[in-house]
Amino acid sequence: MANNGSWEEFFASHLPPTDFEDNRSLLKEFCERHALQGNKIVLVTSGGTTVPLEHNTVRFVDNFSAGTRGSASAEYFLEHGYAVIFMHRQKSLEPFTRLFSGQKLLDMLDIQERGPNTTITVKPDSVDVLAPILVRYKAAHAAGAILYVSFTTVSDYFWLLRAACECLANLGPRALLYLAAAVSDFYIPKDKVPTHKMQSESGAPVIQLHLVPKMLAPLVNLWVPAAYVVSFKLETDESLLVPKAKAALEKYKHKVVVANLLQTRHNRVVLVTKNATQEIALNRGDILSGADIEMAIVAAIVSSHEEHMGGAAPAPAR
Ligand code: 9Z3
Repeated sequence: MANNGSWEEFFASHLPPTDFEDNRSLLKEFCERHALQGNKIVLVTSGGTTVPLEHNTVRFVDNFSAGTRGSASAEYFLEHGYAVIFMHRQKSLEPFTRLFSGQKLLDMLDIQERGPNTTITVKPDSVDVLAPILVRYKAAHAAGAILYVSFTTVSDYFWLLRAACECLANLGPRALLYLAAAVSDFYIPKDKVPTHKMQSESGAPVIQLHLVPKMLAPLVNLWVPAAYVVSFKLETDESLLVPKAKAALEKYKHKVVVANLLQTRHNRVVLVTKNATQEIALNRGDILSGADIEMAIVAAIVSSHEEHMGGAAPAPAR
C-alpha cells in the first residue's frame, strides 16, 4: 500500500462531484436559516463510500454499510429538536422510510378492485405502525428540519463533508458532527484509474490502493474548530476496539468516539470520551421487541453536547 498524501493534495487532484454547487447552496441556505432561528444542527453521515476502478465506472470497491445506524440516528436527533443534515450514500437507508424497505410497504396495503373505482387502503394493523412515523416525517418536512444530500465515491464524500463543515462553522458549539458513515481508508489516485472498463483480455489487473489522508485532522483543527465532533470506530477484533478508539481520540482531540464491532454493532457500542468509557447495550427483551440502539446512543450524545454548550437554551419548539 502506498503512503497517503496530504488532504490538500487529495482535494487538488479530485474534482468536485457534478452536483456539488447545488448541494453547497442547499447546505448554505439550511445552515443560515437554522442559525438565525437559534437551532442546533447535526450533520449525520451515513452509509459507505465507493472507490471506482474505472472513470466510466462499471466496477468499484464497496463497503458493507447499509446506513442503518445513520438513518435511525437522524430520526432521534430530530426528536431532540436538532435540525439534521442527512449526508448519505445514494440509495442507502433514509430516515422514516428505513422501516419499509423491500416488500414491507406493499404488505401493509389492501386493494379492492372494482373496475374504475379501485381503492387502495392501509391495513388496520399497519395504520398503528405507519401513522406515528408519517406524523413525524410530515412534521420534520413541514418545518424544513431535515436536508438530504448524497454521495457515492469517497472523493464525493470528502467534498461534501468539507462544504458542510464550511457552513456549520458559523454555528460554533451549536454544531454537532456525527460521523457514522463507513468511509474507505483506501483509494486509487485519479491518474492511476483507467478511463474505460477494464478488459479481461488484458489479463488479471494488479490494483494498488493508496491510503486516504485522515480528514479528521483538518476537520477538527481547521474546518469546524468549535463544533462537537463524534466519530465512529469500527473493528472486528474485540481486543482492538477500545484501545483504537482511545488512540483516535488522543490523536485528533475531538469529543467522542463511538466504538463498535461489526458482528454486534446493532446491539452494543462503547462511547469513549477523554475521561470515561461507557457501554450502551440492548438487553434480550429490547432486541426481541425490535428496539433501536440508536435511541440510547443519540440520547447520550445529546446530553454530552448540551453539557459542552454549558446548558445552552433548548431549541425553539417546532
Ligand atoms: C460505524 O462504525 C458505523 O457504526 C457502522 C454502522 C458503519 C458500523 P450500519 O450502516 O453500520 O448500521 O450497518 N461507522 C464508522 C466506520 C469507519 O469507517 N470508521 C473509521 C475507522 O473505523 C474511522 S472514522 O477507522
